[in-house]
Amino acid sequence: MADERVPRPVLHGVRHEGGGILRLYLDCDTGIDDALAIAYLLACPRVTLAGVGTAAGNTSAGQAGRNTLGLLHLAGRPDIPVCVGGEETGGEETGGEETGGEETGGDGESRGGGAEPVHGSNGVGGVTLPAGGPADPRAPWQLLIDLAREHPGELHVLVTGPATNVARALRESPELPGLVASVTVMGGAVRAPGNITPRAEANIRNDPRAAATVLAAPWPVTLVPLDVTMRHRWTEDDRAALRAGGTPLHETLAAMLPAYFASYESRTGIREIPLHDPLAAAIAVGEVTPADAPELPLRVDAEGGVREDQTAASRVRVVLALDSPAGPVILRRILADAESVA
Ligand SMILES: [Ca+2]
Repeated sequence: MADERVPRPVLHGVRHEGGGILRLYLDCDTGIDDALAIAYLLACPRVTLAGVGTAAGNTSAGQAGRNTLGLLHLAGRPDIPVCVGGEETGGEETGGEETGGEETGGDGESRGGGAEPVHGSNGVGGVTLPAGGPADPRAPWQLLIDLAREHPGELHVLVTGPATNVARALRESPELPGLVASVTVMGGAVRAPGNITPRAEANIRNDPRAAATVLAAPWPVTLVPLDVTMRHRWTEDDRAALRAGGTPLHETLAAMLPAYFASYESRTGIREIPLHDPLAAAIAVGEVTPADAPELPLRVDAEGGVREDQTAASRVRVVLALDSPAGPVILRRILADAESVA
């Protein structure tokens, strides 16, 4: 990686000063909470969802693509390009790069460890979505590169699945960090327990090398780990409010959630669901404010654990706490879709 790096266009943290439009590329593995994140982003009046790429994680990349296209159809936004990634683990995609991470096993282990009980066999709680439009034929990493080149310094990247596609984009386009305004990654368990192993969270576990690459690249990264996402939740009352929202999208999202509630209740004994991906979205667009977000030297280990390591080459902003509950903010925003909330 060259020492002469393009200056970063913005520092950590997204501001809505001046009311400008925030242009965003989403890479996801849709997924129930990815679906909530998509609905949230579509409802943000100052956010332009410029494109979506899918990776294998909660479900296959292909199924995640179909889920995304169906959601966009329900939302009346078939204009947003959706590109479907490969089904590989991505273990070959970061070879030779300085990742700041350790060697991973590259054992080709299938993804979605533990995902099916959480997200259902089709990723969205068994709910049948409409077919939606065709996928964009480009690879997701090409879409990301194209958008970054079309809008240099203005594109924000949000990753709510394994970082496979974004790591590939970095390999294909080494100038990418200089073109992207910010990167927000939902993933990891820094000081809190993991959700796949005692230390590993699913997104990182599903492609540790890609995560290491993305966290170490010379762009401003904000990590939104389980440390904070497990603490911002919805109850059945929130689901009822969502269902009463009255649009086909609201009703469909609400129909996905019983499977999610059941999964978390079986593990935690509490009928509440954490808002992993929509919380990362709300942080990415600056609607909720981190109260504790230190810049930490992080290392991704071969098993997908993310740990603090003073010898790590790069530092990542890690959101550990917010200044207020995010659940009501996310719910109000999704429900306000038709109300033009400024
Ligand atoms: Ca996800």
